[in-house]
Amino acid sequence: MGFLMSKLWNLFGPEEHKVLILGLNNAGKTTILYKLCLGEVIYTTPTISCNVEEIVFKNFRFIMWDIGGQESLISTWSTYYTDAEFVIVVVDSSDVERLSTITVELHKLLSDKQLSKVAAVLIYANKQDIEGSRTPYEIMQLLNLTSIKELSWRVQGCCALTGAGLYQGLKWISLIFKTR
Ligand code: G3D
Repeated sequence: MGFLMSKLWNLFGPEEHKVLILGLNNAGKTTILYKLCLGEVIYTTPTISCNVEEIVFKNFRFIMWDIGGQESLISTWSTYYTDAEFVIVVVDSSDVERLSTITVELHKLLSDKQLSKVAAVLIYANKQDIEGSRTPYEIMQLLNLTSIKELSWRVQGCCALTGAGLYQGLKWISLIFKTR
Protein backbone atom coordinates (compact mmCIF):
# COMPACT_ATOMS: atom_id res chain seq x y z
CA MET A 1 0.00 0.00 0.00
CA GLY A 2 2.81 2.37 0.98
CA PHE A 3 4.58 1.56 -2.30
CA LEU A 4 1.39 2.23 -4.28
CA MET A 5 0.88 5.53 -2.48
CA SER A 6 4.42 6.65 -3.19
CA LYS A 7 3.97 5.74 -6.90
CA LEU A 8 0.74 7.76 -7.02
CA TRP A 9 2.45 10.65 -5.22
CA ASN A 10 5.19 10.60 -7.86
CA LEU A 11 2.58 10.61 -10.63
CA PHE A 12 0.19 13.21 -9.24
CA GLY A 13 2.18 14.96 -6.51
CA PRO A 14 4.15 18.15 -7.03
CA GLU A 15 6.79 18.01 -9.79
CA GLU A 16 10.29 17.93 -8.34
CA HIS A 17 13.00 20.27 -9.68
CA LYS A 18 16.59 20.76 -8.61
CA VAL A 19 17.42 24.44 -8.13
CA LEU A 20 20.93 25.77 -7.44
CA ILE A 21 21.43 28.89 -5.32
CA LEU A 22 24.81 30.36 -6.21
CA GLY A 23 26.65 33.57 -5.41
CA LEU A 24 29.62 34.88 -3.53
CA ASN A 25 29.91 34.43 0.21
CA ASN A 26 27.96 36.93 2.30
CA ALA A 27 25.51 37.69 -0.55
CA GLY A 28 22.62 36.34 1.54
CA LYS A 29 22.05 32.91 -0.06
CA THR A 30 21.48 31.00 3.19
CA THR A 31 19.32 33.78 4.65
CA ILE A 32 17.13 33.68 1.51
CA LEU A 33 16.85 29.89 1.60
CA TYR A 34 15.68 29.78 5.22
CA LYS A 35 13.43 32.84 4.88
CA LEU A 36 11.72 31.05 1.98
CA CYS A 37 11.30 27.72 3.73
CA LEU A 38 10.78 28.76 7.34
CA GLY A 39 9.53 32.31 6.91
CA GLU A 40 12.08 33.53 9.43
CA VAL A 41 15.61 34.86 9.53
CA ILE A 42 18.02 32.41 11.07
CA TYR A 43 21.49 33.04 12.36
CA THR A 44 23.79 31.90 9.54
CA THR A 45 27.33 30.60 9.56
CA PRO A 46 29.43 30.41 6.38
CA THR A 47 28.30 27.49 4.24
CA ILE A 48 31.21 25.07 3.99
CA SER A 49 29.74 22.77 1.32
CA CYS A 50 25.98 23.15 0.85
CA ASN A 51 22.56 23.36 2.51
CA VAL A 52 19.73 21.45 0.85
CA GLU A 53 16.05 22.22 1.58
CA GLU A 54 12.72 21.46 -0.06
CA ILE A 55 10.22 24.19 -0.85
CA VAL A 56 6.74 23.29 -2.10
CA PHE A 57 5.19 26.18 -4.01
CA LYS A 58 2.26 26.27 -6.47
CA ASN A 59 2.32 22.50 -7.06
CA PHE A 60 6.09 22.38 -7.59
CA ARG A 61 8.61 20.81 -5.26
CA PHE A 62 11.85 22.75 -5.50
CA ILE A 63 14.91 21.05 -4.05
CA MET A 64 17.06 24.05 -3.27
CA TRP A 65 20.84 23.61 -3.12
CA ASP A 66 22.58 26.54 -1.42
CA ILE A 67 26.24 26.19 -2.37
CA GLY A 68 29.11 27.80 -0.44
CA GLY A 69 30.45 30.93 -2.13
CA GLN A 70 33.87 31.49 -0.58
CA GLU A 71 36.54 32.02 -3.22
CA SER A 72 38.09 28.63 -2.45
CA LEU A 73 34.71 26.93 -3.09
CA ILE A 74 33.79 28.56 -6.42
CA SER A 75 35.79 25.93 -8.32
CA THR A 76 33.62 23.22 -6.68
CA TRP A 77 30.29 24.70 -7.92
CA SER A 78 30.31 22.55 -11.05
CA THR A 79 30.25 19.35 -8.97
CA TYR A 80 26.63 20.25 -8.10
CA TYR A 81 25.44 20.98 -11.65
CA THR A 82 24.18 17.48 -12.58
CA ASP A 83 20.40 17.49 -13.17
CA ALA A 84 20.02 21.13 -12.12
CA GLU A 85 17.01 22.68 -13.86
CA PHE A 86 17.16 26.20 -12.55
CA VAL A 87 19.78 28.60 -11.20
CA ILE A 88 19.26 31.39 -8.70
CA VAL A 89 22.18 33.79 -8.39
CA VAL A 90 22.21 35.94 -5.27
CA VAL A 91 24.03 39.26 -5.48
CA ASP A 92 24.85 41.59 -2.59
CA SER A 93 23.72 44.83 -4.26
CA SER A 94 25.72 46.89 -1.75
CA ASP A 95 29.01 45.11 -2.46
CA VAL A 96 29.99 47.08 -5.55
CA GLU A 97 33.64 45.94 -5.40
CA ARG A 98 32.79 42.28 -5.96
CA LEU A 99 30.15 42.78 -8.68
CA SER A 100 32.79 42.19 -11.36
CA THR A 101 33.72 38.84 -9.74
CA ILE A 102 30.14 37.59 -9.73
CA THR A 103 29.67 38.84 -13.32
CA VAL A 104 32.57 36.65 -14.47
CA GLU A 105 31.34 33.64 -12.48
CA LEU A 106 27.75 34.06 -13.72
CA HIS A 107 28.73 34.09 -17.39
CA LYS A 108 31.12 31.18 -16.83
CA LEU A 109 28.48 29.00 -15.21
CA LEU A 110 25.83 29.80 -17.80
CA SER A 111 28.13 28.57 -20.56
CA ASP A 112 28.81 25.27 -18.75
CA LYS A 113 27.47 22.33 -20.80
CA GLN A 114 26.49 20.47 -17.61
CA LEU A 115 23.79 23.09 -17.09
CA SER A 116 22.10 22.36 -20.41
CA LYS A 117 18.78 21.60 -18.64
CA VAL A 118 18.70 25.10 -17.18
CA ALA A 119 16.22 27.23 -19.10
CA ALA A 120 16.25 30.34 -16.96
CA VAL A 121 18.16 32.17 -14.29
CA LEU A 122 16.80 34.36 -11.52
CA ILE A 123 19.05 37.01 -10.04
CA TYR A 124 18.11 38.14 -6.57
CA ALA A 125 19.53 41.66 -6.19
CA ASN A 126 19.64 41.29 -2.42
CA LYS A 127 20.23 43.81 0.40
CA GLN A 128 18.09 46.51 -1.21
CA ASP A 129 17.56 47.84 2.33
CA ILE A 130 21.18 49.02 2.56
CA GLU A 131 21.67 52.63 1.61
CA GLY A 132 23.66 53.06 -1.59
CA SER A 133 22.78 49.58 -2.90
CA ARG A 134 22.61 49.25 -6.67
CA THR A 135 19.05 49.08 -8.01
CA PRO A 136 17.85 45.94 -9.84
CA TYR A 137 18.17 47.88 -13.12
CA GLU A 138 21.79 48.81 -12.32
CA ILE A 139 22.52 45.20 -11.35
CA MET A 140 21.12 44.08 -14.72
CA GLN A 141 23.49 46.45 -16.49
CA LEU A 142 26.53 45.68 -14.34
CA LEU A 143 26.07 41.91 -14.79
CA ASN A 144 25.79 42.45 -18.55
CA LEU A 145 22.62 40.40 -18.65
CA THR A 146 21.40 41.72 -21.98
CA SER A 147 24.21 39.71 -23.62
CA ILE A 148 22.50 36.49 -22.47
CA LYS A 149 20.32 35.34 -25.35
CA GLU A 150 20.12 31.56 -24.84
CA LEU A 151 17.94 31.57 -21.75
CA SER A 152 15.44 33.68 -19.86
CA TRP A 153 16.60 35.79 -16.98
CA ARG A 154 15.08 38.17 -14.49
CA VAL A 155 16.49 40.46 -11.82
CA GLN A 156 14.38 40.60 -8.69
CA GLY A 157 15.24 43.19 -6.07
CA CYS A 158 14.86 41.82 -2.56
CA CYS A 159 15.70 42.07 1.10
CA ALA A 160 16.20 38.65 2.66
CA LEU A 161 15.82 40.05 6.19
CA THR A 162 12.23 41.20 5.64
CA GLY A 163 11.44 38.78 2.82
CA ALA A 164 10.48 41.64 0.46
CA GLY A 165 10.73 40.48 -3.15
CA LEU A 166 11.49 36.82 -2.39
CA TYR A 167 8.06 35.40 -3.30
CA GLN A 168 7.88 37.42 -6.51
CA GLY A 169 11.07 35.57 -7.49
CA LEU A 170 9.61 32.19 -6.55
CA LYS A 171 6.44 32.99 -8.52
CA TRP A 172 8.54 33.72 -11.61
CA ILE A 173 10.37 30.37 -11.23
CA SER A 174 7.05 28.49 -11.07
CA LEU A 175 5.80 30.41 -14.11
CA ILE A 176 8.90 29.33 -16.05
CA PHE A 177 8.24 25.66 -15.22
CA LYS A 178 4.51 25.99 -15.96
CA THR A 179 5.16 27.35 -19.44
CA ARG A 180 7.88 24.86 -20.40
P1 G3D B 1 25.73 33.63 2.20
O1 G3D B 1 24.94 32.39 2.52
O2 G3D B 1 25.52 34.12 0.81
O3 G3D B 1 27.18 33.53 2.54
P2 G3D B 1 24.32 34.75 4.47
O4 G3D B 1 25.17 34.84 3.12
O5 G3D B 1 22.93 34.32 4.20
O6 G3D B 1 25.10 33.95 5.47
O7 G3D B 1 24.27 36.29 4.90
C1 G3D B 1 25.46 37.03 5.14
C2 G3D B 1 25.13 38.23 6.01
O8 G3D B 1 24.30 39.13 5.29
C3 G3D B 1 24.36 37.89 7.29
O9 G3D B 1 24.75 38.84 8.29
C4 G3D B 1 22.92 38.18 6.91
O10 G3D B 1 22.08 38.48 8.01
C5 G3D B 1 23.11 39.40 6.02
N1 G3D B 1 22.01 39.61 5.08
C6 G3D B 1 21.44 38.70 4.27
N2 G3D B 1 20.48 39.26 3.53
C7 G3D B 1 20.43 40.57 3.88
C8 G3D B 1 19.62 41.69 3.45
O11 G3D B 1 18.75 41.61 2.58
N3 G3D B 1 19.91 42.90 4.04
C9 G3D B 1 20.87 43.05 5.01
N4 G3D B 1 21.06 44.27 5.52
N5 G3D B 1 21.64 42.02 5.43
C10 G3D B 1 21.42 40.79 4.87
P3 G3D B 1 25.77 38.47 9.48
O12 G3D B 1 25.84 39.74 10.25
O13 G3D B 1 25.13 37.34 10.22
O14 G3D B 1 27.05 38.10 8.81
